[in-house]
Amino acid sequence: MKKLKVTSALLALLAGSFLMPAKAVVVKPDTIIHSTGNPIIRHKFTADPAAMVYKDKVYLYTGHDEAPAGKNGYVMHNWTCFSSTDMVNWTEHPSPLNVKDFVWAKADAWASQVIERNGKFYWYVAVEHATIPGKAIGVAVADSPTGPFKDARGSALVTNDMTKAIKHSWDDIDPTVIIDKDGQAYLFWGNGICYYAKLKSNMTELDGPIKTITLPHYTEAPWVHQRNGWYYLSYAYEFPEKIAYAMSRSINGPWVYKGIINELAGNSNTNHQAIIDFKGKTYFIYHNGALAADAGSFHRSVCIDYLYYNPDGSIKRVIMTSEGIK
Ligand code: FUB
Repeated sequence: MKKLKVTSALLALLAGSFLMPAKAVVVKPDTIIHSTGNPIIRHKFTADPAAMVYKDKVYLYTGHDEAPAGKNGYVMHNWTCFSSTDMVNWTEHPSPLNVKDFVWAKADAWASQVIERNGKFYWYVAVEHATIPGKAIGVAVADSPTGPFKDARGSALVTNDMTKAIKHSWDDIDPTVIIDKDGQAYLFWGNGICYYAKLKSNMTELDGPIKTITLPHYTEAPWVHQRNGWYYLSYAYEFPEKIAYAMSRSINGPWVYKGIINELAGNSNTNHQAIIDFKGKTYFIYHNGALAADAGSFHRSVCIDYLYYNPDGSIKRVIMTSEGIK
């Protein structure tokens, strides 16, 4: 029998066949996907990961890159949801949220994050507003982490005319939410500048002024987490993006810049991280453009690697791997 010789040309051909994998491979909802390395999801493009731990499961929420081959820009209509009890075997749930679920929005299912409060799940998203020029932040709510989610307000939570610190129209993107130990919730977001504001306990209204945080080379994608009395504010640094972070003893700062934690992500000018603890380990979840040789910045894929701390609480640089986590 003739053996198939694996040449680099053959590998490139196989890789190319993944460029539009959503058409090539259909994975039915509730199929368990066994991830064999990075990227962890290979049947569709997934970007802008956010993750939430709830009742011994990790829920991974992502954007969904659907740009036709050759298009030099984002085409994103809905968000995806996967769950796992071990970070390796993932169940895909039917897409629980679409831009169309926000009647006041017109396009662009950009970065998002889900958080639980009192048994309800709040999904903060960035979209293009239909009537107020620019990006806006909306919030959807559900009784289950997998939805169905519905618009919690019927209007945007943040619109471009509410934020004046920077002139461009896409500064109101990349929401991330944290509930502090005293129960006060905070929304952080921003492109070009990092904004933050308190949220009311209903999670659907701002509670007070919008403030700004000055961070070196801040681009976008804030993510705030707590550990051992420290607050960590990680963010996309420069463009193309690395991920850097700052630390503080208080959620209100002052934030002390600590350095880079992740280098440029392969084949993508964005990087967009989420950081979670699960079953005793810390995970750094991000995206790159590595699913196909020509995937690139508009066909991104979620990856997971370990994140480690130094004894003083600072973060060691992440080692991005193709093997991923065990
Ligand atoms: O996915 C669209 C945008 O690209 C996100 O909002 C940014 O964080 C960047 O990843």
